[in-house]
Amino acid sequence: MEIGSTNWVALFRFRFMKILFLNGPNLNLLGHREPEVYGRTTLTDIEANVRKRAAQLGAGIDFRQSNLEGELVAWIQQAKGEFDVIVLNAAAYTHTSIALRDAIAGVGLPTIEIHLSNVHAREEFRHKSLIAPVCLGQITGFGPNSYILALDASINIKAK
Ligand code: CA2
Repeated sequence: MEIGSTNWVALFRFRFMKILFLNGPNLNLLGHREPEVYGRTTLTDIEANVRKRAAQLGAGIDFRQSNLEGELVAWIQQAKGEFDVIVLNAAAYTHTSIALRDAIAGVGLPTIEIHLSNVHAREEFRHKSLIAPVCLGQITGFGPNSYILALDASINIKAK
């Protein structure tokens, strides 16, 4: 129904894009341990920056961290119907977890793999990502800005 130039049906259907940020094991230590590798920014700082940028973009976000593989799997499964995109820093599980890979493939939501460090410039065991083949793309090596880049990329994903 169009009255004047307003498409009321489109307006009624419109809702903010919702993005789920998931963080894997040990990322709760960010800023508190090994600052020479991961810097001094905490995960709480990163979340605050992501929330600020999301507000500017008019997106809704949820930001979570778990040290448990099963909890991450459960959150990915539950994201269907509630979120449009998943941004995942799976931390060490990136290199080991078939369970996370299967969960991403199963949920069918566009998922962006992110890392603070450039995993390809580090130890060889970090070069292999088990989740990369089921993700839309990978953002790696930009420090805390990897999260903002992933948010910007998420906004531009066209709904299928
Ligand atoms: O660069 C990234 O974001 C990583 O996902 C970080 C993971 C690592 O296993 C991946 O290969 C790359 C490690 C997260 C652990 O974070 C810590 C932070 C402070 C102190 C100790 C660990």
